[in-house]
Amino acid sequence: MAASVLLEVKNKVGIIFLNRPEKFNAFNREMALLFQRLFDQCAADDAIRCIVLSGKGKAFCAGQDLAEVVDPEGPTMQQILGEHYNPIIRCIRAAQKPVVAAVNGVAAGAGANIALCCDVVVASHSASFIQAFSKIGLIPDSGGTFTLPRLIGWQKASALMMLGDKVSVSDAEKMGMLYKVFPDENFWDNSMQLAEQLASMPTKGLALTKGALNVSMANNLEAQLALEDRLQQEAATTHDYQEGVRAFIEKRKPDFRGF
Ligand code: LHQ
Repeated sequence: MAASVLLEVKNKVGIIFLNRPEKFNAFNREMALLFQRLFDQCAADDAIRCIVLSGKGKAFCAGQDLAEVVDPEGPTMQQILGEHYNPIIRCIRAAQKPVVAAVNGVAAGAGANIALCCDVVVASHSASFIQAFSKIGLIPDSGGTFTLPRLIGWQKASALMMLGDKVSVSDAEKMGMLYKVFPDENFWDNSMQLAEQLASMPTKGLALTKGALNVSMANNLEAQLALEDRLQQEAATTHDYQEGVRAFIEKRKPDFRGF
């Protein structure tokens, strides 16, 4: 049987595919644990300078596999949050490199919130987003109550979470839920082009930017200015800063190494 999560590495990009297409890539325990293992492998490998998450088949991810939650042998609610989704969100936010969600189809429940916590979210024309939790009596998890109001504002987030409406990709883009929409026929090429662009940039600088963004909505201005000061001192010690400035002065293309 094919693995439920696949990893391919191409041009410094680690591509993680959710691979249960017949279940719309819904997560079961085995898949959530394998995802974490492959993600950690990408995060630890300095040769990988950008990570892409996408889905095989029609869907990006339909969230939790609901057949598993009614299985008496299945994981408990405590395990599902504590061992599956919370670690996934933490590892995406902690990765010292950009993580791109390439949303190829429907993203529902935990699947939507995993996509939305990525550093750059792109989607195909036929993608959609559903905060499906309310329809089964649950609350949005996987960081949704943290991420969504920060992306689209409290009112839209509140309504979407309560109603569980399907949001088309064009509405999602208008609301600020994602960065760019690509036509279906060019979706994968355009997504990979963007990922390869990120993978050839100053990775350490991008990681420091991510660190600043991780706390920017919780900090006040003074705390954020102090943090920027500290992180900028660190960015200034990198090879890629020296290279970027030198390449500009010498009017040539920079050769960034990621450190
Ligand atoms: C699925 C699923 C699925 C299993 C499609 N499970 N098979 C945390 C704590 C603990 C418990 C619960 O969860 C969580 C976090 C969460 O993620 S809660 C939210 C869970 N997800 C949902 O409620 C979404 C359920 N799925 C849907 O609403 C629809 O399937 C969507 C809107 C995603 C797609 O609709 P359609 O395009 O009409 O496709 P479909 O419904 O026909 O689904 C295709 C197949 O995928 C189908 O299988 P079948 O054998 O009948 O062809 C579905 O049963 C299967 N599938 N989602 N979550």
